[in-house]
Amino acid sequence: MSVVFALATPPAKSAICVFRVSGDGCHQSLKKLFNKKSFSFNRFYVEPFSFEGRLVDRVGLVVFKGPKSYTGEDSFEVYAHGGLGVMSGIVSAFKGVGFDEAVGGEFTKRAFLNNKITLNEAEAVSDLIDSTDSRGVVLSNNNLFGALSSSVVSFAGEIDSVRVRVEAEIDFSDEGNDYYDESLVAELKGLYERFDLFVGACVSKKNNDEKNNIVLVGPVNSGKSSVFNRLLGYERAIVSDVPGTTRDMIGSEIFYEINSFKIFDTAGFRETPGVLEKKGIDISMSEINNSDLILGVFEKNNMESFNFFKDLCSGKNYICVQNKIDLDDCDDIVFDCCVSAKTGEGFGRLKSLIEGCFNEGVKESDYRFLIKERQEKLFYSVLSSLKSAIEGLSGSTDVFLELVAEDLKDARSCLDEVVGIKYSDSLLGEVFNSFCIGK
Ligand SMILES: Nc1nc2c(ncn2[C@@H]2O[C@H](COP(=O)(O)OP(=O)(O)OP(=O)(O)O)[C@@H](O)[C@H]2O)c(=O)[nH]1
Ligand SMILES: [Mg+2]
Repeated sequence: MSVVFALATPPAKSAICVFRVSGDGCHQSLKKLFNKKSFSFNRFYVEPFSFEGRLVDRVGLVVFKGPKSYTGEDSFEVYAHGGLGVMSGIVSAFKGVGFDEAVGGEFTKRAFLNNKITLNEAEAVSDLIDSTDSRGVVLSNNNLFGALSSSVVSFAGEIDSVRVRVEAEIDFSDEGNDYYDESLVAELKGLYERFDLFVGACVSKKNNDEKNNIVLVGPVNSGKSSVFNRLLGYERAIVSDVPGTTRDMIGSEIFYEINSFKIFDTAGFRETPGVLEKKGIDISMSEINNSDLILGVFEKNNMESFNFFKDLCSGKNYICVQNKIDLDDCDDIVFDCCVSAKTGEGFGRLKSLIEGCFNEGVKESDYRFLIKERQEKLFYSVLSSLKSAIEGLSGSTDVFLELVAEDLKDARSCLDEVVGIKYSDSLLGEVFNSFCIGK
């Protein structure tokens, strides 16, 4: 494979930047970039990096010998000052010695093709990078560092051993050997149940990502944008005393200790005598339906909106917040939490109420593995093939047994696809195209 390089850190001014280079033959080019004849592997050097007589930077360098490298190929990494001029100097030098620019995910794809990792582990690399909280990290790591692959391989082995018995029954039953009996059915049922439990311990990336959406709703001018800014810790939304200031939904992310949330500020609904403004209600409804937690923000005298809000949110996860307690007394009988976005009073309690809402939902221990939708679909196909095999075994004639063997083969083949023993080029494209450059 050709020698490729990529900037593994963001292309922006920073303390340091890291470049990766991989491909057989890349070590030969080191002498064109460094004034040194040879390098030991896995050692950290600090050396001047120059190209065509021009010094680019004094950089850190580690040289890896394949297969003991991330990609399994000969490779090296350069740690330079994170200036844009330095980065472009290094890029020119790499191009000058004939290296190609890597595409997104190319290093991990090479690691997969060189049998350093399985396909599901490669997918877990991007999940780990996308993780914004400790739960995502733990679940991705269980997949990335082999626990999921070894479960899959062990299930595949069990399916094979059942299939061997079924095929032996088909091939040799008329010679008097009995390979099929009740114990085979029991074995298959046990396997199905254990696989079902295993699938239950997996959460798909889609479901995991869709958690933790918080939306702020309430009447105009109640201080939603001020509460939003206070929760974020900076002035993200415009605040003013003109009712109706926020027109469009504004979103941002917040991190509290181990959790992260997506939080949205919305346009307030208007209280006109007796009725709440129709358009505001429509907007709030769709936002409410799309969120995992609704924060209703009110002033003490917003009782009509408050009652309306409670009806709107019935059956959903919500917190009623009284804002502006620097102006009014706190009514902690009616409201779950009292705050002042102006002074910051009450925000400690509001944050712990928010965290409590999510921690009550899915506990870290409920799931062990974060998986992609692709893997989830394959796992469900395995379950359905195993189920069909169990049903087929009750027939026990050769015709039925052949179908059972076929079902078991299908189940096994899906597991092969999970770890990437079987794959198509288009699948590799789908898996790796979503990766960042340099990974
Ligand atoms: N005294 C006091 N004033 C506040 C507090 N929170 C917000 N305000 C003021 O209330 C007014 C409205 O605040 P916003 O945050 O813009 O309210 P909003 O609910 O986002 O308003 P709309 O976007 O118009 O629906 C502004 O003048 C804020 O300075 C608070 O806790 N105490
Ligand atoms: Mg606002």
